[in-house]
Amino acid sequence: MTNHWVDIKNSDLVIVMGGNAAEAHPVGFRWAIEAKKQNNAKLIVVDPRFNRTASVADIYMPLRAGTDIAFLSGVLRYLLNNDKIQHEYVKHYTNATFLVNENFKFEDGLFSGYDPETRKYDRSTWGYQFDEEGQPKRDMTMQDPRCVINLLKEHVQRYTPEMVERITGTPKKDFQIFCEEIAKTSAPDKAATFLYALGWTQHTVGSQNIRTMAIIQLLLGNIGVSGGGVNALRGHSNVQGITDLGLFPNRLPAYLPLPTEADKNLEDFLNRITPKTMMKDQVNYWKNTPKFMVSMLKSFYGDKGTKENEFGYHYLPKLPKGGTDQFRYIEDMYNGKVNGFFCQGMNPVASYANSQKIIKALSKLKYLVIFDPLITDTSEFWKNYGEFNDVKTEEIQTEVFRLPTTCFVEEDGSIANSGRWLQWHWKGAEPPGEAKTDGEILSELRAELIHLYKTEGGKAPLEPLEAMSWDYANPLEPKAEEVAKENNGYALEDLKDGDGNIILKKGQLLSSFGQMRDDGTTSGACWIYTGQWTEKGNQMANRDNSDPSNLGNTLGWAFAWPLNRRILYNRAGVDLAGNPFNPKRQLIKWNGKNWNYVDVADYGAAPPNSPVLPFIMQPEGVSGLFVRERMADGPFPEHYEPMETPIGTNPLHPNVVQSPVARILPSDKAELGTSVDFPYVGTTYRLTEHFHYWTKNALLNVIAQPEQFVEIGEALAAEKGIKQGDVVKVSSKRGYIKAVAVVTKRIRALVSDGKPIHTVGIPIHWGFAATTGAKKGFFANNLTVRTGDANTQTPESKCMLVNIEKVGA
Ligand SMILES: Nc1nc2c(c(=O)[nH]1)N[C@H]1C(S)=C(S)[C@@H](COP(=O)(O)OP(=O)(O)OC[C@H]3O[C@@H](n4cnc5c(=O)[nH]c(N)nc54)[C@H](O)[C@@H]3O)O[C@H]1N2
Ligand SMILES: Nc1nc2c(c(=O)[nH]1)N[C@H]1C(S)=C(S)[C@@H](COP(=O)(O)OP(=O)(O)OC[C@H]3O[C@@H](n4cnc5c(=O)[nH]c(N)nc54)[C@H](O)[C@@H]3O)O[C@H]1N2
Ligand SMILES: [Mo]
Repeated sequence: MTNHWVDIKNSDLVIVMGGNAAEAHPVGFRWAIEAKKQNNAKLIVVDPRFNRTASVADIYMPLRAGTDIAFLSGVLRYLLNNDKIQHEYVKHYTNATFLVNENFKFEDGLFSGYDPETRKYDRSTWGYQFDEEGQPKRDMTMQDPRCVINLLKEHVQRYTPEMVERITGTPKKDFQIFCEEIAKTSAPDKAATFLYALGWTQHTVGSQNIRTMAIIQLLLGNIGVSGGGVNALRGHSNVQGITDLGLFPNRLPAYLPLPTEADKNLEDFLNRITPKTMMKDQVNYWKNTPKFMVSMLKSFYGDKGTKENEFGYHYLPKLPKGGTDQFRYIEDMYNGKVNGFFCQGMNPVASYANSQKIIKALSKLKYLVIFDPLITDTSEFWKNYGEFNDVKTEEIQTEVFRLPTTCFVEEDGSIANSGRWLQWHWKGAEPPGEAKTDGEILSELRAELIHLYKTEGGKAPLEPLEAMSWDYANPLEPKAEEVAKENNGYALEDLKDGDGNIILKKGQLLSSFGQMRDDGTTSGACWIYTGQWTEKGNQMANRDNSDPSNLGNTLGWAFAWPLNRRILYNRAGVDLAGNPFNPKRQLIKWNGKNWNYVDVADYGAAPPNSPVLPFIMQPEGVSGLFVRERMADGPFPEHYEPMETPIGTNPLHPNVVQSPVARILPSDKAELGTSVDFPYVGTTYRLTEHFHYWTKNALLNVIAQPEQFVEIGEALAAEKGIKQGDVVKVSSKRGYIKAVAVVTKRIRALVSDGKPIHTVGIPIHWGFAATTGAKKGFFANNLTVRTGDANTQTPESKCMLVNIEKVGA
């Protein structure tokens, strides 16, 4: 979230689109209700289903799954054509005025630079024009046809209300209401917020769904202000922490990239990844990348990381050519190229797309190690559960080890919520039986691996494993506070300021990432977390909820990264001279020294009217309506159909139907179905009463939602002769599930490209492994396609083609 949970109450218009907050975030959703109560805000829901959020909304409208870009691009067209934008914000705080490279173009569904062989773009034309001094050219009058804003306007002209309805199935009159409501927030003192989650991310165009919304928010001046923002409601309680700490195959902590095999040394790597400031006078925060990276290496390798060995840079694993992701490693496993798999805190046979392929892949392993407090469908994948898991156990040679772990309530530690607040928690109970923390298990594994390599030798080099600093009081049992301090970072030498005064003594904890150095004198594993545990103590344990501004910006409660800032880009909430766009919800104010006020300002000491622009994380200093070369699939968003499309065409450009760069491997492509055999759209989602696949093990949840079901509309039920309570089989090209049919008014057929399109709603929570005697069920992922977003590789779990038939009553 650019903003945070409590701030939602400050919104004038809450839009839930691409998520179902009332169901999946029932506690945080109270702030949307507070916005209605305290602020007279309207709540709009746009979703293929009339879901539990819709049931408390002021306005609901349906749309066909996978068509949000068409809808939102139509909104962009409305705002631009009717001049419903926040002029001052757009002119000064976005790249609307920048002139785009003359060779950039968009034609027939493709941006310039497409290579059909590699299915990738050469993005070199996706940039600006530059003057003789190397500065990007701007036209502050925005008359030049190559201005970003004019190209954007031209790009979205195709998305007329008629085209929006044709693609999305949303009735034109509903769409018009949406446009009018959101346009009201172009007033400088009004803000809309968008709350979204998987309904937007789980698509081949997931990142661009979010980009389209971000462009809307920028045109309306809704970013950096209280009650506005781009607000991803995160999933697992600490998944924000997972991404912050870099648990991706291609990332290091704090969103630094992992080096590739081509990055031969630290210097070249840092040169490649450190963004150059593009405009003079700008503050570009990412220029500090070398300080963040070297401090991280010092934290990883301690004394073993020296200037001579580039601080241990060569110990880091390098990303192989072509990268890696779950599609790649499952494919390798499936092809018998992988010996072992450590599966820590996940249940991939249930959660990854195309479950039957995952089960076959796991069957090829020599060993599988499960770290989990529970039995899971993955730990049981080799057992025959009749139709639910019809495997031949005797043919599966994979040896499965189960290592029981604790779960968070049995540990001290921090959890990062969607609003980037790091909140410390304390152990509530002792773990049962032989359970150990993940940290203990990993530490023991590390020690044992080193021992075995030393005594018996092995293939992988021992040096990187041994070089890792592991200086915990008990190296077999790192404590949460030790790890938290390690992430925060500390001085390795006395640190002096420019005048030679000591600002931090050797061994003291850093209080700001501004203190980090690139010469090996500071350590810190995750720069955005610096400040969480300082010489003043554990900031994550702060529990002062006083709120003098009544905006919910409780700076004394927990620690928000970065630097306890609650609302990102808050400098954009005041004009160049420092006057707030919304005086009632002013977040920052120049006090002669800095801008700190209700929030911690995200902005250096530059006074009002200085040439420094507010988006300090961007080399331009302004936000991007046009994103230059950073997205894999285009600098502007464009509607592409899901990989499995129910209409079989793209009304905008029939020659380029799906995203031309979507991630899909050839073997998975061979398993795509068409609307001839599978005419309906299947979409998967959550229920409040269950949490993924764990709550099969919790009796009360099992009682609350005992049996697997799917939801269909009345028209489809009539067409297929299905009645409420019948058992139906839902199948896709990849597999099938059987479940009880719920016939409902909450899902209706939408007319798209002239055809009625029916949706089959599929809750995800069933499987076969449970200790409660819960009714067994089928994996929703028996049905899904292994294809993903070109930027994030997130699978397209929210739309696939299915068929449905009655198999019993
Ligand atoms: N009770 C409970 N809460 C949970 C979880 C749980 O398992 N149980 N899981 C947690 C996790 S890990 C996550 S990531 C979050 C997920 O949170 P959400 O994303 O809110 O949850 P979902 O139910 O997966 O999907 C949300 C909605 O997206 C809609 N949708 C599907 N396709 C589209 C589309 O193309 N466009 C639009 N506009 N909407 C679409 C669906 O109809 C559904 O209503 O929930 C978290 N909270
Ligand atoms: N079709 C479809 N597929 C989906 C989705 C969808 O909407 N539709 N949603 C996707 C999303 S957003 C997500 S997040 C994934 C979820 O996918 P997974 O993360 O694979 O599923 P979970 O059941 O949440 O598995 C988490 C496991 O961690 C264990 N666990 C809990 N605490 C600890 C701990 O402290 N240590 C360890 N080692 N283990 C612990 C739990 O017991 C549980 O078994 O599913 C994805 N798959
Ligand atoms: Mo998630």
